[in-house]
Amino acid sequence: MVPAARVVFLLICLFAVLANGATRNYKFNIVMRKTTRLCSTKPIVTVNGQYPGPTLSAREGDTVLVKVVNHVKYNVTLHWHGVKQLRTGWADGPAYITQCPIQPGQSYVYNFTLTGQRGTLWYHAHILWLRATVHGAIVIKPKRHLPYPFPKPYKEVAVILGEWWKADTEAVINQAMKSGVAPNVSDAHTINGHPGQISSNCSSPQDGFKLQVKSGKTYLLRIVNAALNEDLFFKVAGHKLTVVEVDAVYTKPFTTDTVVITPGQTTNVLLTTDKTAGQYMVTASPFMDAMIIPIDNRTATATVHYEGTLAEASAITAVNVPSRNATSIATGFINSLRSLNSNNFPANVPKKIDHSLLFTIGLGINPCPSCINGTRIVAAMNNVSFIMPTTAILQSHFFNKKGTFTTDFPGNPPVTFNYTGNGPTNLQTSTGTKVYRLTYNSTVQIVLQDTGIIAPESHPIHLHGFNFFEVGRDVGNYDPKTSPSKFNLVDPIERNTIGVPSGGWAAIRFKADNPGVWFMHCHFEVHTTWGLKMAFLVENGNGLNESLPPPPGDLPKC
Ligand SMILES: *[C@@H]1O[C@H](CO)[C@@H](O)[C@H](O)[C@H]1NC(C)=O
Ligand SMILES: *[C@@H]1O[C@H](CO)[C@@H](O)[C@H](O)[C@H]1NC(C)=O
Ligand SMILES: *[C@@H]1O[C@H](CO)[C@@H](O)[C@H](O)[C@H]1NC(C)=O
Ligand SMILES: *[C@@H]1O[C@H](CO)[C@@H](O)[C@H](O)[C@H]1NC(C)=O
Ligand SMILES: *[C@@H]1O[C@H](CO)[C@@H](O)[C@H](O)[C@H]1NC(C)=O
Ligand SMILES: *[C@@H]1O[C@H](CO)[C@@H](O)[C@H](O)[C@H]1NC(C)=O
Ligand SMILES: *[C@@H]1O[C@H](CO)[C@@H](O)[C@H](O)[C@H]1NC(C)=O
Ligand SMILES: *[C@@H]1O[C@H](CO)[C@@H](O)[C@H](O)[C@H]1NC(C)=O
Ligand SMILES: *[C@@H]1O[C@H](CO)[C@@H](O)[C@H](O)[C@H]1NC(C)=O
Ligand SMILES: *[C@@H]1O[C@H](CO)[C@@H](O)[C@H](O)[C@H]1NC(C)=O
Ligand SMILES: *[C@@H]1O[C@H](CO)[C@@H](O)[C@H](O)[C@H]1NC(C)=O
Ligand SMILES: [Cu+2]
Repeated sequence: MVPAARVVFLLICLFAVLANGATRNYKFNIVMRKTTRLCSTKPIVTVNGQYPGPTLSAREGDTVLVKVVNHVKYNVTLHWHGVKQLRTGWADGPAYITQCPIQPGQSYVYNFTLTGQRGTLWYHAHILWLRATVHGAIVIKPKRHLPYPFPKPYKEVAVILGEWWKADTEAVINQAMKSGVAPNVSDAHTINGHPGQISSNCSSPQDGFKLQVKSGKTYLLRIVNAALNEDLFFKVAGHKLTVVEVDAVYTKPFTTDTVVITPGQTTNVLLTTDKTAGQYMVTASPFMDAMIIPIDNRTATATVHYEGTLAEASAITAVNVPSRNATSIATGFINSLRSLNSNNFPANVPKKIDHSLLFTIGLGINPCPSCINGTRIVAAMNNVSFIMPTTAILQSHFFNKKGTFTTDFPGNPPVTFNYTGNGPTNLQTSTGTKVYRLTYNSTVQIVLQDTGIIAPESHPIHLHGFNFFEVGRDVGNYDPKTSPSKFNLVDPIERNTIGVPSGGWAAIRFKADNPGVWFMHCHFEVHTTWGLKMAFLVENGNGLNESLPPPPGDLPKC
């Protein structure tokens, strides 16, 4: 290249880099849509009539404006799952935590910037059980002209895993809350909205999602677990998958047969089409090693279809589906995850901890005279079953209105017991709208300790407003004397949702450098409904740059 051409080329690159930070405008109409899937013709709540909803695409540094218009009879809010929302807590979306709902006929513009994140995230309704059908992928490309830290894929495909009920999901959870027992499990899992080859008259292999591929290429699958209540195994027959990113954070690449993904998590994998022809089954099947918990054990299927291959159902190479209690496969996958931790993408793990917290997570049983057994199943963190307020906590906090919440969420379990053992005889929980207060910039470690109350069970815990590092995990009870010696403070995985192992614990760390009110909850929707949730209140720091601005004018009112 001659020097002049080179200068022009560099100027173009410079311009392109400076031109980052475009504004992406979206309009999401929340509408009912009739559908015919799995023998049902029920109307479902959708974004723009689509299930799954449209993909929201942007680049790192872009500002996203989504005008959400509510045309349905339900109150609605949307959450941008994993978007850090730096000083834009008003756009985070969990109902009654950061905003009042968008009521029927109303609209609200979510306004946020994608700062320091690239990869796959997703959006979903954050009220009632509407996220069952109101969800879609968020694809954040790197800034213009910045490459991926892995070979450029030939094509990129969103793969959204979900759960499908024949009945109206609001009727399912309402019935459960009335009776006090667990809600009905789903009738199918789905891959991009389709159950695939399930033993039912209403679908055949051809009904499933089909990924058409060319031989000898690399495809990037952007996998999202949008299921309400189930961890999932994901496999492609005859092919290995290379994990390169989770929750919009690059990982050290590693190769696996099986991906394990909890509700709320996203995983990007490279699929190399190293066969010459054929059809290969893709499966999403449940992982739940607490055998007494009822689950939907049906496997959703899709196909990877090589170009030029005849579509005969009989010729699909099958998957060896893991059993629901294949704990060793799940543990092997989770233990392989590491942050990339490169110069460009360092793992800034907090080393000095200001708040060292221990939160028990699990179930409980409270009295309920009108319920079937006179009791209802509940769930709690540190024995507090969270009560939803009737006005948003962030608004009350910002305008200094008293009475909505208290700041006495306990930093440790109120009673010490053998958490993973038989547990206390009194299974009752306390109730309240309690938050834990943090000063700006303080560093936090939370040990999330599963309890064996009713049953030990894995819990996908999601934190809003931050990514965290998962510095340690194990089965049994966390031991403050011996457990920290095994922590990984060098290249632990960084993410926004963590699967706490059944009958075990996980330790996470983050720096509270985002002022606002940030929800933390189980991403099994049934557990959230039962009260397994709390919030952190992060105070403002110094000056405007470390403070939460006032709310936008169209913020919905209660
Ligand atoms: C979005 O928020 C930014 C401040 O963060 C503000 O400057 C801009 O006007 C907002 N845009 C809209 C359409 O509300
Ligand atoms: C839940 O399942 C039971 C038993 O199959 C059934 O009778 C009930 O109608 C279901 N509830 C809903 C809301 O579909
Ligand atoms: C499928 O449909 C046929 C004809 O309607 C019926 O005889 C059969 O019992 C159905 N099978 C299942 C599994 O529902
Ligand atoms: C799935 O669950 C149903 C009902 O709980 C049970 O009858 C069936 O045997 C289970 N199938 C498998 C493969 O575990
Ligand atoms: C899974 O559960 C089945 C049925 O309870 C049991 O036979 C099997 O040993 C279990 N497998 C593992 C890996 O625990
Ligand atoms: C509650 O009631 C259901 C349905 O009658 C029953 O199956 C279950 O065993 C009861 N659970 C408890 C804890 O009493
Ligand atoms: C806790 O309970 C488990 C299961 O019963 C038991 O194996 C373990 O020894 C107990 N731990 C302590 C410290 O008592
Ligand atoms: C939880 O709180 C309830 C109500 O205050 C109390 O009865 C129970 O003993 C507590 N349990 C634990 C494990 O802290
Ligand atoms: C927070 O941390 C940043 C960067 O480390 C620092 O510049 C800032 O002064 C700190 N603010 C407060 C209130 O501690
Ligand atoms: C806030 O940040 C901007 C850009 O990072 C900087 O130019 C400005 O001086 C900061 N303002 C204050 C009050 O710190
Ligand atoms: C919708 O939200 C408003 C504000 O919180 C509330 O007053 C109203 O009862 C809600 N509507 C329904 C149907 O829940
Ligand atoms: Cu849970």
